[in-house]
Amino acid sequence: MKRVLLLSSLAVAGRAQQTAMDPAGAPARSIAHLGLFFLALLTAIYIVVITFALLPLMRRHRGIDQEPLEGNHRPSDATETRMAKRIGLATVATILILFGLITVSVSTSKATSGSPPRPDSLVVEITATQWWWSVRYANNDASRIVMAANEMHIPVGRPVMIRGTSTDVIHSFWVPNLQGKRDLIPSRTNIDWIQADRPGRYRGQCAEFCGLQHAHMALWVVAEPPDRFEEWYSRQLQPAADPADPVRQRGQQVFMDYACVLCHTIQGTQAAGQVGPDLTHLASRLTIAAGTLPNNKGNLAGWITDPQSIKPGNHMATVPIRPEDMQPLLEYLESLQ
Ligand code: HEC
Ligand SMILES: [Cu+2]
Repeated sequence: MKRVLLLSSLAVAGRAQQTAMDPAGAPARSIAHLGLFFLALLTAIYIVVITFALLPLMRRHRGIDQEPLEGNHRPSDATETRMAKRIGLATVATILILFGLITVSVSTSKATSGSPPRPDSLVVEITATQWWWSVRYANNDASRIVMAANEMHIPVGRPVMIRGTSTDVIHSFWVPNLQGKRDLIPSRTNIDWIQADRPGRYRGQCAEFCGLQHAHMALWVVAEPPDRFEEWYSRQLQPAADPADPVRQRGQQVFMDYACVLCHTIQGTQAAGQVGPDLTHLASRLTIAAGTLPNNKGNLAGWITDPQSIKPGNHMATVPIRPEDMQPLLEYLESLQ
């Protein structure tokens, strides 16, 4: 079951990626280069060390006849001084190399983390909660704030500032193609930036063990050309449209009658709960339950019927829905584009 979940949620992604070895933007690129530099240097050192360790084994033995029968095998004073000098040099070289590695790694992390280099960056507030991500596009103009969950869209070529925090335990925001890990800590805001230079879907996931469903806490970053991004953004700005046909109207009523309304927000309706993900544009997302399932009607039905069997321990209550209410509810949720 678990494996099926993972595979199916990856399948949703098409040409999706989750690897630090194929960076899609500047910060991730510096980190990948740093990794390669470490790998090359340390491989060279490894080869040198192993060579020196193997050399004595390869050397021809002098032959037992030539071994002095008496004496204590002490090397000559000259040999002693030579060896001491070599070991001293090797120690100094090791210390210098370690300092060098610290310097490059600290300077890379200085260059890649913190505020973005350009002032025109987008600001996205990520709030991690057991076990999903709330995504809020900040804006000085309150009418241009967008709320989403478990999926963020970004324009290609523009730095995006991440202001991250947590509501419960320590989580870690990690989209390997775009940036290194950043801890998200309750009552603290950590700042970082990401950038994608090519369109794509980049999978991220929580990288700090945060409880039972830590492994089911993924997030999609969808990088799009600026005009496609603007389109997405203006659709997300809209409140949910009033359902036009009777089935969906019934579905909306079902949502408001059951406990769903207490935990979820659907903008444009009276649903304003804050416990779970904002559902205003649920149908536009790739997955549900933080990357656990592809977003389709069947999975939605499975999730609503029994969220605890799909993600045991998650904070969505199992709400017993009358069978005749399920279909309208699904129709309504599917219409939340
Ligand atoms: C006690 C609060 C609570 C109630 C009641 C509740 N939910 Fe949820 N819901 C949550 C939480 C928390 C999550 C996130 C779970 C996770 O991914 O870990 C969630 C996730 C979801 C998701 C997936 C959203 C996404 O983008 O990943 C859908 C859809 C959903 N709920 C629909 C419903 C419906 C429909 C009802 C009513 C039948 C309902 N919920 C009742 C708390 C609740
Ligand atoms: Cu987490």
